[in-house]
Amino acid sequence: MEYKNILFSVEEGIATITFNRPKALNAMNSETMLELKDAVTACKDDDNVKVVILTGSGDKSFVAGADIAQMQDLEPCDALAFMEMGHETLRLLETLPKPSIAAVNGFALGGGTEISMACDMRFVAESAKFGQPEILIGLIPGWGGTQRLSRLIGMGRAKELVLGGGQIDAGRAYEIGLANRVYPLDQLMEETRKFARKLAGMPAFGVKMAKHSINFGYDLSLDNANRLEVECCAQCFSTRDQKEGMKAFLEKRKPNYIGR
Ligand code: CO8
Repeated sequence: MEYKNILFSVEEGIATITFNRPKALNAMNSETMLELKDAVTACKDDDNVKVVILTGSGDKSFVAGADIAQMQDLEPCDALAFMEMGHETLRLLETLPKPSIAAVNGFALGGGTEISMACDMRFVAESAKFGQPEILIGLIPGWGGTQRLSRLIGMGRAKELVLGGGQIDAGRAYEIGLANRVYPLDQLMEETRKFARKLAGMPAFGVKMAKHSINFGYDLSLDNANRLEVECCAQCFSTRDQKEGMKAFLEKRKPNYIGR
């Protein structure tokens, strides 16, 4: 697929997806969502991709939400289709068997916060702003904001943001667990890539199982979730990387992982 609204590159096992509609502060129209879905699928299918970074072009915005100009006159059935496509894409991203990091370089509003929450981690610029301002334009979040936000920061804080429509800065986002790390804007990509390289060097099957266990155990009873963890951990013993990791530890040397 030819991309018009995103940039996509793979380097050193790290795929970078950059939202690139600077005139609209990288707002997501349906074309951009389709491109995102295609890029995420490519990351899933490509064994060379170990980690995915999502960011926005320019120094002002990650994603300023769904494209309001495109949404304005939607019929309910078209709005439903747009929302379903968003959910499908973000679930694909969330359940990608590889880690993803949102490098939030500015506004992450509405759909922008929602996309960042479908990533495993959020590394954010000091200038970043998060929020679910949909209520201010007569909507509610439609790409998982009412669900993922309360899971991440708790119901009371989620309700404050979703019902009140306010924005929070990077410091507050860090305080409430929405942001993992905060950096000056000019260091954001470098620091994000540094951590991505670290993840890319981990035993890939272990990373996949750890993510699977956290993602799919979350909504289970503790007994069932613990059982899931046991099974995921047991599967790691089928890999060459587990043997190598333990052998290297005992031989006091660096492990040489092959991703199997
Ligand atoms: N959609 C379309 N265009 C946008 C958007 C957007 N979400 N955000 C900014 N733009 C455009 C502006 O219209 C403007 O265009 P132009 O230069 O042609 O007038 C340009 O980007 C620059 O924006 P501003 O001049 O407003 O820049 P400021 O620095 O003054 O303000 C803000 C920046 C605060 C980010 C401001 O632009 C803003 O409030 N944007 C809207 C934020 C918002 O409400 N986002 C939520 C949208 S709803 C949503 O995400 C729902 C998701 C899932 C539902 C799907 C349902 C079908």
